[in-house]
Amino acid sequence: MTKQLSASLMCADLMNLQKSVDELKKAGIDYLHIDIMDGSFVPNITLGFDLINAIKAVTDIPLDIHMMVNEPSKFFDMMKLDENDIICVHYESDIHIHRVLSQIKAKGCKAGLALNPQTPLESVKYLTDYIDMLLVMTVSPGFAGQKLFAAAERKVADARKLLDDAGFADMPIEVDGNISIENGRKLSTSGADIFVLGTSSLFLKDKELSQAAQDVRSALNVQ
Ligand code: S6P
Ligand code: MG
Repeated sequence: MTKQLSASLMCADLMNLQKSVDELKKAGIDYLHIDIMDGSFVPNITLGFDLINAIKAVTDIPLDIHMMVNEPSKFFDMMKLDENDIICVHYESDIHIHRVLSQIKAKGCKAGLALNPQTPLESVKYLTDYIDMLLVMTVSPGFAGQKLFAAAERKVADARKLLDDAGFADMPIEVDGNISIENGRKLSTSGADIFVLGTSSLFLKDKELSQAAQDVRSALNVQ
């Protein structure tokens, strides 16, 4: 499967976001990863829906919206999105997550399902028909700059096998959290396809964004 890069905007220079979006476009980044938090599902609050709509209005890079909020469907109407955008919800965020995934499809977007590090893969087993992407969290969600979950590689490999065995060999697995070049390589070998890039590899103090993107691209063999 084609490997893809998703830039985590909460790690960008928030006072110069337009500049970062322009640079990410030039760098050929595949998705803009936008973290939405509610201070309840995770103990933090970052970006919001007005910002999503403002970004959508100025770029054609597809959005990869990672909703770390309880009952995410309450917010779907607030986002102006299209069929290239992904809304990714957490399995743990609504007891009727199957219905929530169907609501994403009804909105005309791609549906992603995210799993916290400790959430068993079993949770995905009966939902594969309703999703376009599986997000395996490689840190506990809520903050940038954390350390990779110890079982991340094993979990991605198990997820790949589960999807392949179920007939979903072309469903991409996304990984989010501490995706350095080294961790990205290992997770790529385990079967990850979409890499969320934050402070570990893309938004670095000592490297230009364009150079950092190029370095990740060649290290992970992204076309
Ligand atoms: C936070 C969020 C992530 C972060 C990303 C940061 O939980 O879901 O998308 O923005 O993990 O990357 P890094 O390299 O600082 O861990
Ligand atoms: Mg995220």
